[in-house]
Amino acid sequence: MKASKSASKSGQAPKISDEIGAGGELHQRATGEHPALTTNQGTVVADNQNSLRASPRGPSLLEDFILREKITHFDHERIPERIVHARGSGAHGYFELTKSLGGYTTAKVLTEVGVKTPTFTRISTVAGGSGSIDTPRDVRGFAIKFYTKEGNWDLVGNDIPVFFIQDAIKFPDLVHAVKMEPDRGFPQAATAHDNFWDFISLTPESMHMVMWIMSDRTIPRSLRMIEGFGVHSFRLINAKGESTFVKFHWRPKLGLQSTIWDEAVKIAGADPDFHRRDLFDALSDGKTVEWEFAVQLFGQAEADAFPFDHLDATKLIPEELVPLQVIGRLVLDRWPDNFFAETEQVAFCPSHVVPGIDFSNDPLLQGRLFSYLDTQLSRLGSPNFHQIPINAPQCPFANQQRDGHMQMSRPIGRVNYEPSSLADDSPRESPLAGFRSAAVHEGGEPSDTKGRIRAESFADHYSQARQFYLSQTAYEQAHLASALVFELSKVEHPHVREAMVGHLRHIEADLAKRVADGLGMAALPAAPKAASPVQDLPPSAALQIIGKMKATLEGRAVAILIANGSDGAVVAALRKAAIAAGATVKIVAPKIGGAELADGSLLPADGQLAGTPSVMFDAIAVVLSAKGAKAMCAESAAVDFIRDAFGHLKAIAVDAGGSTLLQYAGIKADAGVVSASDVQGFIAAAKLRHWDREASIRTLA
Ligand code: HDE
Repeated sequence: MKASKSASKSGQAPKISDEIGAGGELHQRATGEHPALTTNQGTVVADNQNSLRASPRGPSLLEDFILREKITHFDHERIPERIVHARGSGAHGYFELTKSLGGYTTAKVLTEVGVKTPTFTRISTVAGGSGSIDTPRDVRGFAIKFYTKEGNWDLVGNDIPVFFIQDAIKFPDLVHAVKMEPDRGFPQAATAHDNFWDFISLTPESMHMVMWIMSDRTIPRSLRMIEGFGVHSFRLINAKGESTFVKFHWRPKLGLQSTIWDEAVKIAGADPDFHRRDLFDALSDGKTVEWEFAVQLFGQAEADAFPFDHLDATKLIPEELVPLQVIGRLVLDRWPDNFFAETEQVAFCPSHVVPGIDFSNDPLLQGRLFSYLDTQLSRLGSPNFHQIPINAPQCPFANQQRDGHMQMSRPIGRVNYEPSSLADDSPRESPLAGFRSAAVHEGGEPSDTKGRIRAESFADHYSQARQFYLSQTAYEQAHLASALVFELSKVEHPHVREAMVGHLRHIEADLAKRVADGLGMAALPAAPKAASPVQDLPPSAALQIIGKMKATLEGRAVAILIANGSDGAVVAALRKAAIAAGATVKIVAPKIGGAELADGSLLPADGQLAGTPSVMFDAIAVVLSAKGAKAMCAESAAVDFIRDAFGHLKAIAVDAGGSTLLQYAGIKADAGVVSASDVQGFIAAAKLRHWDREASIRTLA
């Protein structure tokens, strides 16, 4: 072997101590800061590049325990991915209570104001596999593990406050229908296929959820800009044993923000990890991500007066009926050290609650209380999954459960049962501080006999769907109708399309007509019989996205497209103002090395034009010299850059060269297109999407 001074292919420059082997392979040596590489048994490894062979070109030897240990471990690296919610991103953080719920619950996490409870949060898509894209049209899971002083509390919710089905027994059917079709193995991470819409069209209870999933809520701009909901009614129990129903809500500090469909599709190609990278980048930059935590509290008498059944997970409680009370905040501040150890192995279970929090009789929740513990056993392979550091409570815990696969703890003593008299320090019951279920009478009326019965109070499947649709702005209604047209156009069976439009007639006549027109139906199909009359509920602005967007550049990204000859002063002024407004700013140029500005200086780029399309930004500026503009007009990536930004309703700042590109792309400037010299005008325009533009650029249903 000889010492090497040339750069290695790994990108890490070899040191003098590194050596090149007889076959030209690099050997990096354990000197200086680097510890010795060992096997899992601690045996120091001399050569990690070559297996043991009978001769340089002869057979490999079975006695090579180093090769076998390494390959065997590798062969078993994967664990089963989650059946649903397989694709997710997680982060550490804390929950801080700002208002005590002391009158309602004994749970310390909800009564000790100012205490910071450590958390781990995982946000996921539902339908796709773990390697699927981040931006399909899909619900987002929003799961938080609170490591409280009284045990782990898992609040395992979604970014939509209602669900597809009312009873847990339908969940396997729903998931089978939405996942890739079993004979062909596609589509991946998509609801736009026959099986899904066939099942949905035969499940009227899902119509409210259909309104939510066809809205832009399912194509969020960032995981930092979604809401979260516990979905089901839970119970809080106070010191007197009284219980109050509660719904949990998370509201993003950055406001709600979605993409539009064409943009989401293009992001999927440009950056399949768009949301994961966005969260990673924000936390790596030292930013925090924050949600307000709010509750809706109500008693049994109030619940009895609602025009729907709160135990039905296809219904929400409008904020106008039971106002939200903000009681705390969730802050994400640290990306995990290791994706597998933490984000993949974290095991959420809705059954993980602490004293003072209890369940309701929602039949969907009741089924979930069984399912999650069960799934962890096959996913993590052992009843000791609670010992994995990300799952372990951060408070003392002790019981007489013992042994099992991968037992990591070393219980001391001979007593592994209870009651016992042989050990002074074995764990025992705590009647006052321990978990107790709400003391509610479940006997019901004499007519309430045991059976497989769906409550009649669950029969209204359309009223809240109608309320949702009628609560949207005209832009949002058009997006929702267009999403239905898009999805149902992918359905091959005409009777499934017709069945869906039939349901829409109960939701809103105009919606049914728009979708039928979009699908090219000659006549409106018949509506199915509604199990319960449709009520006219008052519209609620809280159900919109646009109403909850914030005019801000906080958490948003701005691109400045430059080429050789661009005016550096204009670029600098735009960059400074956008950063001051809270945005991250990236310089995009034809070459990653940068562009030579008009004054001869070099401005390095953060992104190469072909690999950094405008879909990755919230607003763009195009600053080009006359020569640069000419070059960019001949570059389809540059034309797409400006055309897509316009098509996705984003603000655009242009100088004279930028205007040339704008005209070449066939764009007629509107209020969202401003002069690059009007820096403050650009910042104001960049904070919002320009909805008025949309009618001029695409046909919506
Ligand atoms: Fe889940 N769900 N679910 N779910 N769910 C799982 O648990 C299940 C439901 C939700 O980031 C699984 O560990 C049943 C509603 C989230 O790790 C599984 C029913 C809501 C996550 C499971 C539901 C959710 C899951 C798959 C109907 C919103 C990801 C792997 C009774 C309130 C958590 C796993 C994470 C994951 C079962 C319905 C949210 C199979 C049976 C409603 C956020 O146990």
